Amino acid sequence: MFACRLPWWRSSATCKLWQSGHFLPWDGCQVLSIKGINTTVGQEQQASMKKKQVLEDLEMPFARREVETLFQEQPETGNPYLEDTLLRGYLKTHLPPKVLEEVHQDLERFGNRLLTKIQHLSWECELNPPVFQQYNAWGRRVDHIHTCSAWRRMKEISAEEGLIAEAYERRYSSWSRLYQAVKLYLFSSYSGGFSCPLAMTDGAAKVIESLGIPGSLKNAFDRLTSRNPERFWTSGQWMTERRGGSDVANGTETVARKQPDGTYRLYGFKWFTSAADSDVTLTLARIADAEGQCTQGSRGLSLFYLKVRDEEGKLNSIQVQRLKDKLGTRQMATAELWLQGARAELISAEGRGVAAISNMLNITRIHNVIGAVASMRRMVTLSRDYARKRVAFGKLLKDHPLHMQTIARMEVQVRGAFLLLMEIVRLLGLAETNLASEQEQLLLRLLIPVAKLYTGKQASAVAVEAMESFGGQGYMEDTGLPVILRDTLVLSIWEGTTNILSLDVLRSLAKSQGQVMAVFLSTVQKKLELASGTEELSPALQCTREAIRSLRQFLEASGSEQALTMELAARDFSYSLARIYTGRATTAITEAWNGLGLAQPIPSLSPSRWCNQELCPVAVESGRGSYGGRAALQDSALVFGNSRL
Ligand code: UCC
Repeated sequence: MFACRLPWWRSSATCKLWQSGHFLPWDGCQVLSIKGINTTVGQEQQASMKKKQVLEDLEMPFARREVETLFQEQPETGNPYLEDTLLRGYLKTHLPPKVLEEVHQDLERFGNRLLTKIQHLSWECELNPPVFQQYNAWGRRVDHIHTCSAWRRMKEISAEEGLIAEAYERRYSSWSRLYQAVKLYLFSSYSGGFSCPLAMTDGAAKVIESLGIPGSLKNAFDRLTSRNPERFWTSGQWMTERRGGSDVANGTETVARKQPDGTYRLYGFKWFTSAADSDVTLTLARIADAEGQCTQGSRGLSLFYLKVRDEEGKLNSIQVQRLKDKLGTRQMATAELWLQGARAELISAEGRGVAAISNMLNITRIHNVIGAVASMRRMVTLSRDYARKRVAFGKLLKDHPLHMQTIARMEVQVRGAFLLLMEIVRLLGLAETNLASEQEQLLLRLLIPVAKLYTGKQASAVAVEAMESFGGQGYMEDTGLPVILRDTLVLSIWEGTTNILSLDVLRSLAKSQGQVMAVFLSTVQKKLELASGTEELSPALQCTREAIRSLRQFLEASGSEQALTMELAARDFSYSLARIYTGRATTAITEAWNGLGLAQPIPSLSPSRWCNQELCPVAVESGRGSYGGRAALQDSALVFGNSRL
């Protein structure tokens, strides 16, 4: 049961009643009905006083009886896999039949497990955030991060369900990655924050695999990808230091000193370490030369692997300074850590730390997209269910056209984001099984930051909008809705903020000398040419064609411009790529579905709805003169006043 450090509505008695899946604010005592009003049984005298009070209340003009019998219906979700028609439609149109058959069975079972077992654990994680104990009763420093049993159970479940293993076993060849992503997507909003360590664990496994699984890391790789709960390890990703969260190259001060046995000892301070209870971690540091000097900047950074604790559970020369007091993701311990000679293994070439850890970043960024889509899906599903139950102004919310328009707009956002996610994990699966062409690999490189930055923003907007659709109830802690909102808001911050990811989009263009853009344009163009003559899709196809034309014009015009123009355009440019590619994906799924001659479970309106928004904002803003030196000066003046001009 829940440990109690809780407000009154989360007292242990009320918590017990949560177990049924419904939150009941009265405690579990025997109840007696007095004229239709429930009161607790106590001593005779108390009962008669209560009865007197009740009778007095009934005299009141606004009878309490009325209030106490008027309950609001609780929004609920069913099996998240079975209810998700777009997910099921996607799998049906893309997976080979044999794979689909097996995957379908597992996902249906998993959906039931989420609903009946895992959902309760998730709430327990929220109610029992980690607690940091710095000293024991006898004054000895212990630096112990206590996590709740539900959190530890999530770790076991993650192994049992193969939430990391599935991607590395490759039972279904290139489809394994997509299948893993679908399970993570279903798990995410029921995971009580455990999605975070899973993201980093996946990222660490990816880095180790990309290094060819060296002998020294074989045990770590096996454990990170294990299905055995007793062997399964999770990993951290300690990148952020006080001087730089985004600017890792200049912000990293941690120094690595080589030891006679070839290992290193790390000295430094890590400012944000998510899931600090993890078993192992990857981290960056600067190797000191014989004189103790380090190379500054990106070229001075190398990547290290380390175990957080030894076999006896003693910290690896690490001190926990404190846990972070965060707006959300409170289920998960984020700590400040002092590395005081932590023993570590160098796993990248010297000075290639950022390039090596980017394999991890690209995986965790995909997990971020998964989290964003999952959060939107959960909020909109709950909002939809509430609309079926809640009466206002004499009719159900679902019968109010304006309310339905609001939900429909959110639904379009979720569908678009989901399809973009599927496209990325499909490409990743191809890349990991050596089935991706060079073009597909370039496209993947481009789409990861595009999708991360775009869906992170979408998810925040949708979570706020969906919360409003519950009225004041959405703002109440015990509905669980604020938890989803809080945990969603971080998605545009960690793993690279929107602007940093926009600059990463430019990095991918520069590094490939424009090839990623050429592939992007030709991929969308080709698909548009191949598009069937389906009548209902023609408005969407037309909009996408126009957007592509505008994007080409923008690129041609900006080709000769300075770097400042592209930097100022980076965010709008990335949004344009996200919207155009998603527009293409919405038409493609509809076509695929029609191609199978199946009835329409995916309402055909979504492509045209998606394409109703401005698909190429970078062209619009460029036409308005929003980029370039003059625009930058104007922005500055707007923010700081004319004194800066
Ligand atoms: O927040 C964190 C953990 C939170 C928990 C995660 C859970 C998420 C999922 C939850 C699900 C619900 S950990 C901290 C996260 N921090 C960041 O993301 C850092 C943000 N900053 C950046 O991304 C910057 O752009 C940097 C650090 C990458 C910039 O570094 P540099 O050194 O200034 O960049 P360079 O010099 O341009 O790049 C160095 C090399 C280049 O390769 P070479 O040398 O061969 O040309 C780049 O091409 O690294 C390569 N590179 C990449 N390669 C850089 N970024 C990438 C990339 N994304 N992909 C491929």
